[in-house]
Amino acid sequence: MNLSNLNRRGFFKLAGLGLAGIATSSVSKVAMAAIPEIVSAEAANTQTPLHPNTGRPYNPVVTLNGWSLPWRMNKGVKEFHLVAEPVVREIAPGMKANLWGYNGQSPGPTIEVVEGDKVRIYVTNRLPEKTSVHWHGQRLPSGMDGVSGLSQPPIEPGKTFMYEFEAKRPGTFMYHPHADEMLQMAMGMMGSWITHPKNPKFMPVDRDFIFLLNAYDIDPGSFTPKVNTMLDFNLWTWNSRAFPGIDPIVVRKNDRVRIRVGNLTMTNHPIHLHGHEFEVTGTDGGWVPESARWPEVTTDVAVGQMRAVEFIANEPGDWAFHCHKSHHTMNAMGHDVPTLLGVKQNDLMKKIGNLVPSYMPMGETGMSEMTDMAEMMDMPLPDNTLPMMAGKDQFGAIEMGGMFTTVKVREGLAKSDYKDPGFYKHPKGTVAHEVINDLPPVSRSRPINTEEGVEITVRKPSGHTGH
Ligand SMILES: [Cu+2]
Repeated sequence: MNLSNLNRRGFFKLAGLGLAGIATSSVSKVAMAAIPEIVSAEAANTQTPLHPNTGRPYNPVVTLNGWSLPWRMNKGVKEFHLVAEPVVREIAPGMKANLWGYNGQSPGPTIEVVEGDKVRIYVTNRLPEKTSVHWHGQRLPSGMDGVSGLSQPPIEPGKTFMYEFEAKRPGTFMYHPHADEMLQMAMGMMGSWITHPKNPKFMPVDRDFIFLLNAYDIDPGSFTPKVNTMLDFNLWTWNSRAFPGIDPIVVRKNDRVRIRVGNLTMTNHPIHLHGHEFEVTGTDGGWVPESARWPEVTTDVAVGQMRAVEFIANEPGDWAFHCHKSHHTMNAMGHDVPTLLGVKQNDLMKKIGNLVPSYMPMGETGMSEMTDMAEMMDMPLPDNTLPMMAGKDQFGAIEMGGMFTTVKVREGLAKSDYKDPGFYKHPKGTVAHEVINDLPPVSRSRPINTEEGVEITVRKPSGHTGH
């Protein structure tokens, strides 16, 4: 988690002076004076938390591979400026995508406010088509809900709209367009919103992370998502990043950690943490009372839902944290590969390779073979394409892609240190290892009830009621 080109606080101050990442909008200078500056982010890496220096106090969140939007106070109103625009987002090193987003990135910046804040959000449309912003989950006047045609006229290209409401309910929210919604969300238009509790001591945690689940359909070698895909997406991402492009979640040993996840894909994602149990402490509707929580290691996040999970990070190590649908931890290259398990390919591959230079079959012993082979033969991937499975750690290939990262639990980190601490140093004798020994003989257990003459009645299913 490196600080990108600009330090967050420096960025904030500079933004106020109109120096950093500011683009000029098409409105006149006079109108500009009334509208807050546009702050834009260039990099796709995790920024350190944005501590409030105006307004009421709160404990800021860390947006995974993202950032929080600076604001200005204007006569007691917290003012933000979102710009809907085409952006280039790095999905992981080696692949960039032409997406639509807000303020230079997709997802857009996280908006953080405090329960009871009066909030004003200017939204400028720099897309080639109309848009709107829906503030998913919020209590607000019906006319501020952002459903184009229903609650407001659409924001035409080049126009700026103003949304204004009180952040009434604390919790985790999202924002996304409600105009040409399928296309605009398939292009990456979304962002996170946190309304912090009025009392900063309410449900305190040491580290608080947030990200959105999103998905794209981008053919290997191309840059732009196919926007009419309904279910068959091939890039499964967290905040528009795919492993190994997703930053690790770095925490101190014994920290109470909260991770907030929102789902704006078109399918559910069972989110799974290794080495610890967590509780779901928050949903779309607010905080879950303690008496209603139970321990889990996987929680399913359905479409349009938000979940906050919390755990005590008391097991040092590098722990996998991922979606448990195995094709969601795999990148685009793997999706159209025929199954060749057990098929002797010999020199077939070479022959096909002569005809189709980018041909890459699945190996006869499994998919790993493919990764090894590609590496050995120095086989080039099409440009701008992520390998199906990637990531290397101290013991070799991790063979993951998509919705996967690690929670790195370490002793002795500084309070504000979110940097990747590198490989975990396992204590002696705590790593699984090969044993060299003669294998014992096989003894098969005998099934009970094997006497002859026992008749078994099998009732076969009929009809489709079992579906
Ligand atoms: Cu998933």
